Amino acid sequence: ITDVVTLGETMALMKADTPGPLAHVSSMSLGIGGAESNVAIALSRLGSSVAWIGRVGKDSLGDLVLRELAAEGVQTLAVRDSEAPTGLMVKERRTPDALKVWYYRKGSAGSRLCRDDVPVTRIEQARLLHITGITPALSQSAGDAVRYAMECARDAETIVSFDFNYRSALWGAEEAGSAFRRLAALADVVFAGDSEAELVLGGGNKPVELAHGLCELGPSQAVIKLGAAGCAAVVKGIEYQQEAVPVNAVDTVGAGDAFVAGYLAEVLAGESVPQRLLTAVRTGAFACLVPGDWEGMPRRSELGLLESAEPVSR
Ligand code: KDG
Repeated sequence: ITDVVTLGETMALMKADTPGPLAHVSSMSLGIGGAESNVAIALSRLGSSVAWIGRVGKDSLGDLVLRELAAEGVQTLAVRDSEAPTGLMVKERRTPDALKVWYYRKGSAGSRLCRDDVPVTRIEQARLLHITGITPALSQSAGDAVRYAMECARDAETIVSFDFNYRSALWGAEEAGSAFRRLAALADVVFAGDSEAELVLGGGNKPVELAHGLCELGPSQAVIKLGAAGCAAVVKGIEYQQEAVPVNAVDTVGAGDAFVAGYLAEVLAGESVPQRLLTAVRTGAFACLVPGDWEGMPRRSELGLLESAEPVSR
């Protein structure tokens, strides 16, 4: 039994060690990345018990994914798929400030996730299920698994968290918008960037209006992530705002996941909405400081570090 269950695709991640076109980069670092496992790792570092569900290939990169998650204290309930490889994501640093992500994941093991992979009892026993809008973009069967997992959670009164996480490389705006609308209706807590919320609600709304609009679909908590501008939220009809913690970002990929984990960790801890949002902007800021998707995520004892006046702690 774990506090949190999440499911999705985790890929091997190759990132260029230096800026420039990949054709001229001489070395790459190998790691892992996946929105749901990024959240799982961050939650684990913040003190929650977490299980991740997904498929990886019966290959060395699959070993890497499972080994890294285990090393971070995340329980894995993974299917080793002998018929498809572990997906791959490549990060090109075209200029020191401009990242380009390339996916090699069509037909990957992770995209073959299906309803039979969903551990119903584990979801029923958990306090929270976390889903992202990446998984339904991977395949029909993965979309089916997501929906089934959310329905099981709802029946068992497990809190359902849903982060839109629109990936334009995987599907079109219209298709994503209508899927997000359906899935948001099954969630208790939703997270979206402002442009992601607009896929469902249309343009011309202020962030807090977007949060109200998402709550009208069903959830009692909607949080609009605004990056360097912080966030806006509506919880049980009440509006909240929180500024970001200013940082010099080196890699913002994964910051949204860290933000979500910060918020959810405080939901699980029974904290107030302002405290949830404060932890969320802090964890989001930490993720921006390190070139990996999740490596920079903080432990609880480190949360105040970015606002600390002490350059050295002993
Ligand atoms: O949110 C960060 C993710 O985008 C990254 O870790 C990889 O899951 C991923 C994706 O599909 O882009």
